Parts: sequence; C-alpha cells; structure tokens
Amino acid sequence: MGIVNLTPDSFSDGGRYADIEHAIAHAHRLLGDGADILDLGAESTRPGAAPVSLEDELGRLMPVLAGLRDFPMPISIDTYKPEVMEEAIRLGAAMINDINALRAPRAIDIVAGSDAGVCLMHMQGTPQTMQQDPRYGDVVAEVKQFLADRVAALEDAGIARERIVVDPGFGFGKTKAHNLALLRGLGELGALGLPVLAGLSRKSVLAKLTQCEDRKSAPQPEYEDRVPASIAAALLAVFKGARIVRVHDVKATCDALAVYSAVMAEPPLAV
Ligand code: HH2
Repeated sequence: MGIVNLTPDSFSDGGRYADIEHAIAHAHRLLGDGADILDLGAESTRPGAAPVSLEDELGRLMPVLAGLRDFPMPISIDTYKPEVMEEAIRLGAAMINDINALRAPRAIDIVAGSDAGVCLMHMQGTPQTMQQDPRYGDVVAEVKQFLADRVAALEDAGIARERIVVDPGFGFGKTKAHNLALLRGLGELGALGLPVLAGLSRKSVLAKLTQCEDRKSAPQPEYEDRVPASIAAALLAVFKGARIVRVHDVKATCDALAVYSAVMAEPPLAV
C-alpha cells in the first residue's frame, strides 16, 4: 500500500492546482513502483497534529480522487470522518482506512451500505494526546481484543469478514516498547483470521531505534534517513504475517520484498 499524503506540509510548494497535479503524478509513480493499493489521506495524524476541518479535508481529497477515476489500482481513503467516507465511496474508493476503527457515529452504517473494504486500526487516545503517557497491561492482548470487538461490531452491522483488514496502529498511543511488542506479537493478531496491515514506514519509533549511543546528541534523522529502517520493519512485519504494508517508499520496499519472497517462498515442486 503506497501512501499519497495531501497534507499541506507534504506538498508545501505551489497552489491548490499544483497540489492536485502533484498528488496525481505521485499516485502514478507509486503504481509504476509496484504498489497494489493506494492510500490517500488529507489529514496528518502524527502525534500532536492539528485536526483538519471537514471542508478542508473534502476540498483536498475529492479533486484528487476525481482525477484518479480510471486509476488501475484500488484506492483506499485514510479518514475517520463519516462524511468523507460517504463522499469517497460515492467517487469510487475501494476501501476506507480508519485510524478510529469506524467508531464515529454513522461510520459503520456508511461502510455497511457500500461494498467497500475497510481497515480497522487500533489507537489509544486521539492524535492530539495519544503519545502523552500510553499505558497497557498486555499491549498485544489488549490490541487484539479491541480489534476482535470492532470486527464483531462490523459483522453485527452486516459487514462481511471478507471486507475487513486489521491493523495494530503502530505509533498510535504506543511507546517504543509497545511498538516492538506489537511487531514481535503480530502473529497473535493474525489469529483473528483476517489480513493484518502494518504501518511502520518512517515512524518515529524507527528513528528512536536507529539513534545509537554515540549519536544521542544528534538531531532526529530526517524522514528520508528512516528509509532503511522502514524497509527492515516492512520485511519483519511480513515475516510476522502482515499481508499489507503501508509504506512511503514503494520501490525500495518492493525490491526488498522481491528478495524476501524469492528466499522465503516454498520452492516450486519441479526444480
Ligand atoms: N499511520 C498513519 C496514517 N494512517 N493507517 C493505518 N491503517 N495504519 C497506520 O499505521 C497509519 C495509518 C500515520 O499517518 P500520518 O501521521 O498522517 O503520516 P503518513 O500518512 O505520512 O504515514
């Protein structure tokens, strides 16, 4: 899953028209790079990020979605707002990727009334507060239980299991230790019997892991410096059973996964 961010900080130069063109060009680049799903998002959910109004989110997202109408790849929309889900589905979005796991009023009904797929992500708190003091007894068990409860709620509303993907929500109300425990325990989430999506790409947990002792006083690595660690994390997530990895660096990740698959796949019978 390749990420296209329509947040102003991602596309700081140029006006609105340039943003739309830039986003559509980026989507085509990710397609060429080997992505299988595109994830379009118009609100940053990084810790402390300011919420975006409904009007702004629709204004950023819909022209790009309309411009990708005949795009030969399923498009997922990263939103927790029911109004955005409704409009995106109307414009042909194949999947709703909700960091809030369809907990907003009406969100379940909107998805239930469509044939879109849905990614349910775990988050403790909200993006504004989630990194203040996240706590769990057993993070893997609690995340798994949350996801199981949300899957049950969706099934009760008539959404078939075949349409659901689950995601532990790396970095969403989790310390470094919580994130590592979830990556180690990703197989536990696989026991829910649904495809697992993992999103670790360029996240700050990777920067924390790569700052070794003698670099402690150095500034946080730029996001680009997180690419090698992101690829390692994507491979580890796949090794632990993830079926979808949400990444910024599609080409590099696909190359790494090609090597991984060549080594890890069952050899053909007649070699
Ligand atoms: N992470 C972000 C946004 N959406 N969706 C899923 N399913 N899983 C994730 O881990 C996930 C997500 C982080 O978002 P943001 O801070 O906006 O940055 P970016 O979209 O560049 O990753």
